[in-house]
Amino acid sequence: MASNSVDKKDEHLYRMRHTAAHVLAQAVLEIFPTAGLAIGPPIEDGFYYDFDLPRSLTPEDLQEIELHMRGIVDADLPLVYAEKSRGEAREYLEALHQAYKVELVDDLPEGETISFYTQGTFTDLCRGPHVESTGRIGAFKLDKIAGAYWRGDEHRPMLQRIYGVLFETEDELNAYYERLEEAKKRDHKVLGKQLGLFANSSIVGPGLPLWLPKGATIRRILERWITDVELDSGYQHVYTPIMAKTELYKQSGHLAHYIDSMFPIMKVENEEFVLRPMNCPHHIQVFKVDSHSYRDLPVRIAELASQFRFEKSGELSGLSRVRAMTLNDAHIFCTEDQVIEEVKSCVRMVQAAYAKLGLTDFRFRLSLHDPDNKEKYVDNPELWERAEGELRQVFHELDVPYYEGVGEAAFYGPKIDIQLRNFLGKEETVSTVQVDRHLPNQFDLEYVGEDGQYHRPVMIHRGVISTMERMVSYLIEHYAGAFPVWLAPVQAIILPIADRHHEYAQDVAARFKKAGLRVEVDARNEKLGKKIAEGNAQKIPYMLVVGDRDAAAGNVSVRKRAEGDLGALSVDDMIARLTAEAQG
Ligand code: TSB
Ligand code: ZN
Repeated sequence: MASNSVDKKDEHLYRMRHTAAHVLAQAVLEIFPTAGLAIGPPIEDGFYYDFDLPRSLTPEDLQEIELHMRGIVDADLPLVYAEKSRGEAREYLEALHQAYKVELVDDLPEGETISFYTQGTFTDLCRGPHVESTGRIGAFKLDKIAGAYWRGDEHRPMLQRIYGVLFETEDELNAYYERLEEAKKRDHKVLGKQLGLFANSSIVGPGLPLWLPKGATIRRILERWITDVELDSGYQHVYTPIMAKTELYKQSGHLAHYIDSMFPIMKVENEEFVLRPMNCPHHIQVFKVDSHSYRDLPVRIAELASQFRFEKSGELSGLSRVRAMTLNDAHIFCTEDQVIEEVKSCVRMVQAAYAKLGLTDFRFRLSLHDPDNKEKYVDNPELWERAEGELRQVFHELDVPYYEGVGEAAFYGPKIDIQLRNFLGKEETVSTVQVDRHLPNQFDLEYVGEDGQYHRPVMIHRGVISTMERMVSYLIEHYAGAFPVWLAPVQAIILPIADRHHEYAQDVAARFKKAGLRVEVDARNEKLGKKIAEGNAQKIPYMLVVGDRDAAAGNVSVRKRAEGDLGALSVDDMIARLTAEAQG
């Protein structure tokens, strides 16, 4: 259903998509009169409908169904609303042999209005809303067929789902397909392979990517940069083990609330261990090594920390959703009075990092708990109210717009999540800042206050650039693999024209490397045209061609990515230029 937050345009689009689903069902019934109808909702970008059909659909069927749909659109049939009693509704649907619909009626709660919409000869059980007539459903295309279990239950019949894409205008529909094409070209899984950034090995396992040298270079640059930012901002970096005794995660509450995302417990020498799904309990133990006074706080403990989550195999994707990941993690232990300021500086750190990374298409989400879900969230209403209020205050003071997501909090506290949008408009949580008073309780954390008494610190969890995996997947798609000079694994490639230029090429490369730049020489015995084409395909920022004249003058002939030929520059000038660009 369209919620109150959906604006007028979206609601209109929602109605169009909803009506299109009915038009689809009518068209399918015209072709397959015995088709069983299941459900057919509007969705992002379009609509779908699930059918029980006498045979599997082919692409040709899809074309024919679409043709029938266009006929129904041309007929411009009005949609007529009617209510029926439960008995009438059942009887009506049974007469039509629509068993799935009968089941839907039976499941409607007592007292609920049971409504139908009719267009021409077709009637469907439906709550609405719709556009006035079938002629007003905008520009659409049937997209694909997929299998879907009735009610998502693998023990129930497998149905055929037909997806359609729908927008208000042809132009918007075309723009959608163009975006899709662009997104395919930018897909980090495709580019990751093409550019030699990462790989998967079936014998290593799903969700366990291997970082190849070039991908590892990008990761190392990010890790060094963010570590320096943190050291400059008063964080202390540590190393802690990737596993611990189960006890640690029992005490933290992960076993009670997070077990579904953890790998199973290992038993050795009568002790139980787990691969850590988070690093917080380890950092808590680091905090507990010393006793603390209010004067030490905030204590900010950071680590590029590897952690392991059991993600379902069907949900894994390239680098963006993996099972082994390294998080740019930190836990800040502070006094009650310091919470707001610390959270604010974490958010500012995220903003500064995104500015450096060139990421602009993101929004802030206040991720709240769901008070009805006692399994997922610790049951302490006071804790939630307080921390959620603090995060609202942070947004207010920073004057940052945000939206709310109920049921998106961590089990121990609410979060400020930074949602990045990819080319298809799909959002993912990347950075996060979280306020937690649960773990400090679980581990009896304390510090000595100004009054000489023991007090409990508050914990702030934060990941500024998230996991290396998710951030790099995002950057690959954002830059379509054409990384800015400071991130590019190879900043320039030197292309000798003939064998006799190899020595000069190596000399030039050595000078660049000495200046701290990442260069390679393409010393293969290939035509220059081919080397340039491959340099372009590898999206290397600069290609430096060297021939007789360059060697004689101590120059390189510069080709810049996307811009082409820039003419000859002295080696020193080119080193200066690249060094300046590499500052980011
Ligand atoms: C910030 N304990 C906190 C930490 O201190 C924590 O783990 N938070 S988290 O659960 O939200 O994870 C942090 C970030 O890791 C997420 O915002 C998300 O961007 C990233 N992440 C989570 N799961 C995966 C995954 N399966 N693959 C890649 N990245 C992931
Ligand atoms: Zn944490």
